[in-house]
Amino acid sequence: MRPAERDPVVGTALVRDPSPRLADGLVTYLDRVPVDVELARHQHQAYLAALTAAGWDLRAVAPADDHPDSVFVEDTVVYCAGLAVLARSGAPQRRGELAGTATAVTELGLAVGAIEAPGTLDGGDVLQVGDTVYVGRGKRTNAEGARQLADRLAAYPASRGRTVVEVPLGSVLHLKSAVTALPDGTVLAERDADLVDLSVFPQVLLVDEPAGCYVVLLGGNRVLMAASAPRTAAALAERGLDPVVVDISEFEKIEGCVTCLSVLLPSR
Ligand code: CIR
Repeated sequence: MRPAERDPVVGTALVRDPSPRLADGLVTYLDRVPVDVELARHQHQAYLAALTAAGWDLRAVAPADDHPDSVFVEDTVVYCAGLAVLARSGAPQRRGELAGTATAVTELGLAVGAIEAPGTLDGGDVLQVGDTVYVGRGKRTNAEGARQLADRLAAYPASRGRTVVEVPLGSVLHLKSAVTALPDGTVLAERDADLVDLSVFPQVLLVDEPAGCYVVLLGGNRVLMAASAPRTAAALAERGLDPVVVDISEFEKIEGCVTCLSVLLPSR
């Protein structure tokens, strides 16, 4: 891509190449269906290109090919204001994904903390909206994990002062599989899905597609979205946002979404 087509750098995005074993990724709420790993690789490249075009410098975490779900790098770490808190998945099979992320965040010079046993936490359960950190408590994240995250944030000067709000989860893998936030803090949630208690969020926009609940904030008005939520993309465009749409069908088959394929570390 020519430099002229790129926005100025807005930060670094941690990403990780899909494992050749991607098709064996965990499924909890979906029936297992075949995953086309070659197509997934192409979709992943397009996802990376969308990040790059929006000004994100890519930082590749070393592949963890023995771990089918390792492409979902978001689950391995929570980033907040210069601090990286390494997660500890409630799915023991995923804990071997951590080492590569630990190396990457250390090499980037971030302050590093970690969730320790008996705490469990997946990065996909952590939604940051302004100074509020919502932590979904469900199959992957327990109360001790949420408590440790609050402690780690409070112990680091730049991330101190956050309010941690626990959100019990219904039948959904991660908090951010049910809700994410728009640039103005409005939380997107699926109408009538009843996956989380929406009363904890000050402002909610109900959408009609499950995949419409997840967006990645690329900077400015740009929101990265899945192609499986075309009506939500149109609705967000109506609100003055700029949806950047990527097809992630192969990742969705194993309960992945746009959020879990990267960890964004904004420059400021
Ligand atoms: C898992 O069950 O862990 C993976 N198959 C999907 C993880 C998706 N991660 C996310 O939503 N943050």
